[in-house]
Amino acid sequence: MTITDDFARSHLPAAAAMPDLIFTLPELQYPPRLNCVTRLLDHWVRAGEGGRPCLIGAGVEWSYAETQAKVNRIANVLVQHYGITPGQRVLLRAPNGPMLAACLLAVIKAGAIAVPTMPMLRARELTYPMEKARISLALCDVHLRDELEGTRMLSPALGPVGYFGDAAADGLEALMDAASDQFDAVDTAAGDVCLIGFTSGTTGVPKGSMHFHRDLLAVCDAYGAQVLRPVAADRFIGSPPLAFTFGLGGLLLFPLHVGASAVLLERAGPDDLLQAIPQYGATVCISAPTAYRVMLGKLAGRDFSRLRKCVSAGETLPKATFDAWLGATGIRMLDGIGSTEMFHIFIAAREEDTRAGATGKPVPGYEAKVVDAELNEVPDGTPGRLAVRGPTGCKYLDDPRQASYVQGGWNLTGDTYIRDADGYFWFQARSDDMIVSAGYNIAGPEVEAALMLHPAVAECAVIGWPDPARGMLVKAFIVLTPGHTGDAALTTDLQDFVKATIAPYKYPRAIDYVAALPKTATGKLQRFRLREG
Ligand code: 3UK
Repeated sequence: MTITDDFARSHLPAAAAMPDLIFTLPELQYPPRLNCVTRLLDHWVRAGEGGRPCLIGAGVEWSYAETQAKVNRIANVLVQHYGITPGQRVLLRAPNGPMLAACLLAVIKAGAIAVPTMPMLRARELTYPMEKARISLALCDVHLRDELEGTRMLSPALGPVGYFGDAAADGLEALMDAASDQFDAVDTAAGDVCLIGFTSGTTGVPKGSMHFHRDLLAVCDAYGAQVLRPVAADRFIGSPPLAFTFGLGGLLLFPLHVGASAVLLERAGPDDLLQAIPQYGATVCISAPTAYRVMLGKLAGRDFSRLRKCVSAGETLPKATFDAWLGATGIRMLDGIGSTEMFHIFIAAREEDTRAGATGKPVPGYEAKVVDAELNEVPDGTPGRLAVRGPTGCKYLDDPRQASYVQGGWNLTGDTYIRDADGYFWFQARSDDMIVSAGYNIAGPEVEAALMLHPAVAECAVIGWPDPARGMLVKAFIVLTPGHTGDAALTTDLQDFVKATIAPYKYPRAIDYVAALPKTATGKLQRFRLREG
């Protein structure tokens, strides 16, 4: 069986625009043909480990054998009921949970391409990935039905949707019951696309990052095996959505790669984690600095004794948080920088090598350097642009922005870093206008576009404002249309309006009313002047 739908392959970047891919470790030498689900799931059942716990959710615990049976049933439904062919894209929409994980694995096992989406995205935000990835089939939690059905008017190509999470006669579970629990993984190439992850770009237009079967194993063999080093007895837990490659790697691929188990929580805010870590006896926690900071203040009386590893990524981990967590739990947190384009973490440090406040050193299998505008390496101690390469790399779906992320074969993440004389990398700032708030990337222009739809808003600018709890918070500067007053009632009204227009977490937590916005002579907004306060 080969890929019959050529869309993803034919929309890969041209050879000259591809990043260098290097496979320096013995573990990274993959055979030319592989389906990553064979290694992550079938492998354990074949090895006689099918009875081990695999996916855990509220009131649910599936062994590896049970997970495999669910995945096989879903794969059969996809092929026989929905008629999907290898290479076709399938949109996935659900909060974290065993069913979402099973759907994702089933899509990939069937040789198709998973396009997971953040559950909080609204109908209008779903349209772009749907059109860009040419989605015709979706699997979706029935509780998110309204927003998905709301996209049909804008994206008429959307065909059937398999809804799960209720007992409907035409629901996914009913179709699964009628399907076989046997399914042989489709024989894909190591370099076939199996996943597309969408991010919000700095311009507000999302970018689709394509990843190969091989990439999903490479992050396990690189960061997983070299830095995190989990064991089969581990029980993973954490906050990032599986639709974010941070969550997909940390909460699904890493545990399955070593035969461990994953606790997938629908709600995984700091307060949920505080309760769930002791409840499930979690040993590895995957989250963002903000969440660890919130948890720090509430650890008293909690039994975190089984917890042994804490991964922090998404934004920089301040030294103060590292030190306080070490004091409170005895655990040296693992900071690591990753990106949707690189799939997962490429600079980090093992516990014994951590340096509070530094991100770490290149993960074995990756190379990193700090360069100037001309891509020349700058001396240690000098800030510059972070450039990385390794077994994974940026492969945008049909996007001219490939040329800004990949230059001279290196991936330029858009971050400013300093390397010290010992080879440690220290994060300075994002080089662009992206607002990173509580671990989420929020594009200011997208929030501006939403605000501009409100009749009271004449003009606006949205920037990141330093905030001790969230890293950055979304702050809007607004020029009102005549007849409106910038009072508390209007602020609440505007905030609610944004929440109803785009994903609620992007709403401006602070709003200032101003008479005019700073602009250049050519009329361009000067965001840096607003940031200066
Ligand atoms: C920033 C960090 C300082 C940095 C991600 C781990 O965050 C992830 O992916 P995104 O595409 O954002 C990437 C950008 O976020 N960043 C991430 N981690 C750190 N800055 N210290 C850190 N430890 O600007 C980077 O370019 O949303 C993280 C694994 C997978 C991921 N996708």
